[in-house]
Amino acid sequence: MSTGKFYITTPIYYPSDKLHIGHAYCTVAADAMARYKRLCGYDVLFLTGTDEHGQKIEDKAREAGITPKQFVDRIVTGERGVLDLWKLMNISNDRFIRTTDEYHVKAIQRIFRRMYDNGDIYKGKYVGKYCKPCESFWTESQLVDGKCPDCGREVVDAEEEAYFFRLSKYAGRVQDLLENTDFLQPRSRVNEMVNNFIKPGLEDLCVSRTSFTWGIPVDFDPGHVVYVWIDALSNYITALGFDNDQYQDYEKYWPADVHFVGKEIVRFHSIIWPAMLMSMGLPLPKKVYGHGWLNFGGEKMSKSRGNVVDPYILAEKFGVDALRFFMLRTFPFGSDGNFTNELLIQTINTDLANDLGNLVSRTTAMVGKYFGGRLPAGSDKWDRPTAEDKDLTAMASGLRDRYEAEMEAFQFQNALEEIFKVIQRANKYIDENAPWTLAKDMAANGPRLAHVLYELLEATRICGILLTPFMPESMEKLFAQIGADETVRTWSSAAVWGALPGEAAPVKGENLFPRIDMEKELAELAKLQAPAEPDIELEPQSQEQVDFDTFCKSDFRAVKVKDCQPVKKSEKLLCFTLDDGTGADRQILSGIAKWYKPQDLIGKTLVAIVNLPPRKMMGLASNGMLISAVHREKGEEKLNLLMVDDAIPAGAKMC
Ligand code: ME8
Repeated sequence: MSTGKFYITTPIYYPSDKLHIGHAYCTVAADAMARYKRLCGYDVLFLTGTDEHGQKIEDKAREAGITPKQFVDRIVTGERGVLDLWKLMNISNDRFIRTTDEYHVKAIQRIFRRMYDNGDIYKGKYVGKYCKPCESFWTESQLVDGKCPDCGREVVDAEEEAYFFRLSKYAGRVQDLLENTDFLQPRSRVNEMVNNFIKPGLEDLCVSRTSFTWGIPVDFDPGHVVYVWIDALSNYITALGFDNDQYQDYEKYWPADVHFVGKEIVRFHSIIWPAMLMSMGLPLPKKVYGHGWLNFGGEKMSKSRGNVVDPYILAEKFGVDALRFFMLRTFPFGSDGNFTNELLIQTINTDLANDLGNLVSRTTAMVGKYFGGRLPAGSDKWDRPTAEDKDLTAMASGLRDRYEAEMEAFQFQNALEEIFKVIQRANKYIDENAPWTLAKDMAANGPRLAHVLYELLEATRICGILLTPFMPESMEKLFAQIGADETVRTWSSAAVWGALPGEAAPVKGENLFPRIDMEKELAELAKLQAPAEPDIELEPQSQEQVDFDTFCKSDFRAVKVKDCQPVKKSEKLLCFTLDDGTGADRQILSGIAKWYKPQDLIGKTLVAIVNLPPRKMMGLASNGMLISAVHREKGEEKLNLLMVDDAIPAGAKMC
């Protein structure tokens, strides 16, 4: 059995109030990997956590009227927060780090000082665009139309004092690491890093800020907070106890065996992080694997695009294991994948309900029906194996090695494909041997029938072991159904054909993966996943000011509706005859037919502006405008005419 340590990490997540299955993708993959390594006998440390500092969090907390710590606490530990999501997805992390944890904060201050003391961090000037009212520095690319992205006002060129990390010093060593080792995978990501970031010239990195406070203070220069990526990347060692006393595992687990990260943050992990470690004289992680994105509707799933898929909805409907399985079975880990509900349901129906589910339920049902629930002793032996026996046996006994090769290369999709080839072979074996025909003459065919069923149970057992990292709970149930106890669920037994005792006693149980009614579920999902419309949407208030004298020129009056008629050939317009207190009728046209029936308005007291120049609409004159309140509710436009107390006489001035 392979032994040794295995340290695997996911990125630490920004606290987001809308966690989606894109977030879960990396963590589920890392979980499958961690479980696989534990199965192989490794001493695994699987780390995940949250990245809780930075200006964005400070801003969001301010908007919510709470402190940044209250804000992150709510999203990390609150209901349906980060911890809840990992629980839902059955993530088996051994440790969870929050960058606001006291031990991490202290360790970051020490790490910063180490790099300062060895001359790799120095004080300089940060030049950027500054918004005075917001007291914020922005980079050119953060500006919106050249203006402050927060308040839309002009920005000015400005400088602030800041610390810099000598990233440029490590450019050569990092390039060598990327080009000449297997450090960064998939290999296709290497060129992108070297050509886009290193060859154009690596500049020193600004690693402190003074324009906001929600971060880890530089202890020898208060007023500066440590750049959030220095703080975040270091989590991989502080969580082991580096530069702190919280944990004592640094010597044992570092260097990490692999960091799983999304492709957009490969840059930080394959350039900045190795350079930081080089600066501190620490060993480098063995690998960084940059996985692809889960897209939805062709674009990266993300809260800002509003195209997120809620893992709670899917897990509730189809089960967590089916969801975990789907993500890793359907998309190659290194490339992007487009999530669709159809694909999810199709994968569940084909692989899980049809292929695996049917294999288990047919086999266990037949052992019940033909042998009363227990195969006779000796059914594991058959001295005249048929070509089909040999084929199935060979495929299943060699499966573990083929699977292992794929898992070691993080090729989850291929590993699962190997398993499903065996499952499909086993289903074909049922048809080839037609147990129902053999059962017609039990006296003559009983032993052969028992052996056929044994072969099926044995192939299922091996597949079940190798599927455990992907679908831990369902495989527990599967083992119980095929009668495989703990001793024959091990990694070593996955390479041994015949480990299941001949007198196997399977128990037909609940359907492991019920078939899904595609049409019905798609319709329901479409409803559930429709982007939530904000309840009430209001027109933003005008930034443009109007001087008082101009405003006073607008003449608002109370008007009483004497008559109201629809306008011929217009769906929108109503024609009002109004008493405006002058003694002469005033006619106003208003585009409100969608919201009001004319007869309901007769006798009401409304408000009109009466000194607008006359207009013609549909050939009719309109002298003024009725005032309404408008807003959107759940995406729908709403309008309410401003109605005032009927005691107000027609013509009363509003001011
Ligand atoms: O980047 N498909 O945090 P994060 C696949 N705090 N992966 C996705 C995804 C999608 N649609 N959306 C997000 C950060 N991810 C930093 C990391 S590590 C020292 C600091 C992945 O919450 C994303 O690629 O924005 C990243 O790997 C992870 O979720 C966390 O993203």
